[in-house]
Amino acid sequence: MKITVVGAGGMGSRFALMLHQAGVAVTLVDGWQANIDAIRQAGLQADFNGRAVTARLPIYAPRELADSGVQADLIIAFTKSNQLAAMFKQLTPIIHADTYVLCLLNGIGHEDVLEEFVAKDHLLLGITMWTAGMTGPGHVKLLGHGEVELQSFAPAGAAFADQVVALFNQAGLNARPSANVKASIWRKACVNGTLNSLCALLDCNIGALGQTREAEPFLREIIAEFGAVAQAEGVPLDVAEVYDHVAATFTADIAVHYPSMHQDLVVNHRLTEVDFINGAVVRKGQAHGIATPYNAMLTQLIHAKEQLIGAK
Ligand code: NAD
Ligand code: AOT
Repeated sequence: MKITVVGAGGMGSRFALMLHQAGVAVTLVDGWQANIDAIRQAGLQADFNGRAVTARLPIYAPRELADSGVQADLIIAFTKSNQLAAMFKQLTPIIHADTYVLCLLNGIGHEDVLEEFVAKDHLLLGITMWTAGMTGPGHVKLLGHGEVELQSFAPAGAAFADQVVALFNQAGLNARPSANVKASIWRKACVNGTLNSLCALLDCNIGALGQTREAEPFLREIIAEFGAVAQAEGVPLDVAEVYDHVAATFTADIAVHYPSMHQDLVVNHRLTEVDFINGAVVRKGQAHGIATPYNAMLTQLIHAKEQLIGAK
């Protein structure tokens, strides 16, 4: 299977590197020129659980795709949510009727964007509990363990989804089929709607957040709002189980992780994905007449901090 990873940031690099190490032909596409230049010059350089690893991978800017000869059986999307539509508009040279697209981005509603570019029976959706961070152009830090859950958006894609799960497992990505990917996505969005926004606002990692007395009531209120809106969307969430799932990160090896929203806003002064996480719950809550004051406040605070920092 030929794979193109679109978005060679932290997560795209992790998946590309682990698949490459398993012998899969992987190509990268990225929109950040400094990153492209660094990977072309010195390869993708990773601190992979404390070991320095370099992978020579082909990488293209979207504008170079038309003449690249790149062929992809599967495109794995790993841009940020706010980059997804603009990036996919530029992928027409490599998306054909038989190309599958897998979206593992955090956040809610990416299928609405991707349906414009790929047929439902060639769209795979999922979530991942792996983490990653960029330390500079062409450099990533990859620590700890994770997992992947995925499912084809329409039943006709199920056999291909099984192939992807098998390939990911050969690469050590710890994948399994999801029986209800919408529920998996909402459950993961609860992880990000609590940890990402709170750690970005409080400037702390997951473990430090978990040490505060406020962590539990914050998590319970935020997750209750996610649960009410998900229910109205036809996705039942067990909010007590989801709380335990999120709170388990406070004492796991992932506790040292600074969530990607912290990396974006605090470290790199970039705009965040909040409108696709807490902001999505607020918008969908409004449509259903459900009040979401915690998520509304978090979205507003993140946007205010983006402005104060001059995030771009
Ligand atoms: P990322 O920000 O590292 O990379 C996304 C894109 O932004 C890439 O194209 C990258 O080249 C570009 N980029 C990165 N830094 C830049 C900079 N300083 N200037 C200009 N462009 C830059 O994104 P990510 O953390 O890999 O996240 C991708 C998706 O995966 C998101 O939806 C995220 O929420 C999700 N996710 C992230 C993690 C994590 O631990 N990072 C874990 C699970 C899911
Ligand atoms: C995370 N982190 O999803 C992953 O940083 O965006 C992120 C992210 C798994 C468990 C806890 C946090």
